[in-house]
Amino acid sequence: MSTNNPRIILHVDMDYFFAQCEEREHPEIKGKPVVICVYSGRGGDSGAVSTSNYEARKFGIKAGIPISRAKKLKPDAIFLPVNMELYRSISDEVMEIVRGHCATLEQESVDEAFCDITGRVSDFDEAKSVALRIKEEIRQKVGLTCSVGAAPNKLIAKIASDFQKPDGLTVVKPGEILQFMAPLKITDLTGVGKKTGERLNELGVKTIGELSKLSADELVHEFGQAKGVWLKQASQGIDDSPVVEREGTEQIGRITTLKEDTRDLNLIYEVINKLSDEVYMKLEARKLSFKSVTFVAISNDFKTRTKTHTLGAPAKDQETIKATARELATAFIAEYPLSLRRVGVRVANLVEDKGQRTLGEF
Ligand code: DGT
Ligand code: CA
Ligand code: CA
Repeated sequence: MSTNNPRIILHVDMDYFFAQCEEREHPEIKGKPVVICVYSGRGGDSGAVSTSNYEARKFGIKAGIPISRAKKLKPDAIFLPVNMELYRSISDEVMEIVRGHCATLEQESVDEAFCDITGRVSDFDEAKSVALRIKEEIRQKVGLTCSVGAAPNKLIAKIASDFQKPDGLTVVKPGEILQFMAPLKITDLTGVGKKTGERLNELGVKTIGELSKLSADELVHEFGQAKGVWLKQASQGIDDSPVVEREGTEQIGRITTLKEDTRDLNLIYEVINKLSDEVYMKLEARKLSFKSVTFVAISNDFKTRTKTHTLGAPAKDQETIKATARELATAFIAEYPLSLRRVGVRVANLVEDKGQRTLGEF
């Protein structure tokens, strides 16, 4: 990678994601400590905290601690079970917005993505404007805050997005890398886990700056060839790993709020047709086929449920999306005696549309 032409990478990470999704679904809990719990299924409060909002974090409630301990720390906090379907559908909304601003998007998890905007912008000032536009669009259309890092590579972009949370934006230009990294803890380097961190602490190394002073030989001796070399490079902010789309993990979805709560299938079909058209346009633009269709239903009790149909072979036409989603909706209404508040249509298991290859590809 030439230093004259640095890459420009953004890393977008949603703030306290699961808890923030719940705040959006239940505005009345906003401002209170909110704790998202993974119940182990062994009854009572056995299980662990998945995440918590910043109000709950003030009381020491954070990811990984037992639910029982969280309840002792703040008995009157709002405790909610994980509702993965809700977070996935909100994640889809977010990822689509981010995708609209970048050439290549690599979704890393449900709440974060890298995007390569090299070529779309000419410098880091423009990159900052793009980051601000992404944040604003997510705020307006999805109603959530996120934190963004902009940097010449993925390693630093990810550290940068975490640097000023929540609702943060941190830009690290090529010339600022060493200064930015030096005071940070070694565990801020993605890839330095507990074990490596402890061993480095034993060697008297606490910050990334201190790590960068160790020689490659010392590090290889301590951690082996691959890890040693990686540590040496990472401590200097060097990372050439590309932003790559992960085929198969991606979904394209659209979701909307109905004019009024309803279980009238004719009204629901109408909305499905409209959403399916929008999904189809996205697929068409990117020349993708899909292998599954999902109907997303959020009922007036705020629960999100889905029904999915997997096709025998990839399809790419509008009518398959509509017809499948309508069938799923019909089955859903028959199964659940509920009125719906929001509905969505989603396609997944996306594959490149081989039928539309251009001559240049042969
Ligand atoms: P942040 O980014 O510090 O504002 O807070 P989160 O909650 O967005 O944290 P992040 O980005 O590490 O994780 C994204 C989501 O993944 C989070 O909302 C819940 C889930 N998650 C994170 N850590 C754990 C965990 O240890 N267990 C489980 N089950 N879920 C987790
Ligand atoms: Ca997050
Ligand atoms: Ca994350």
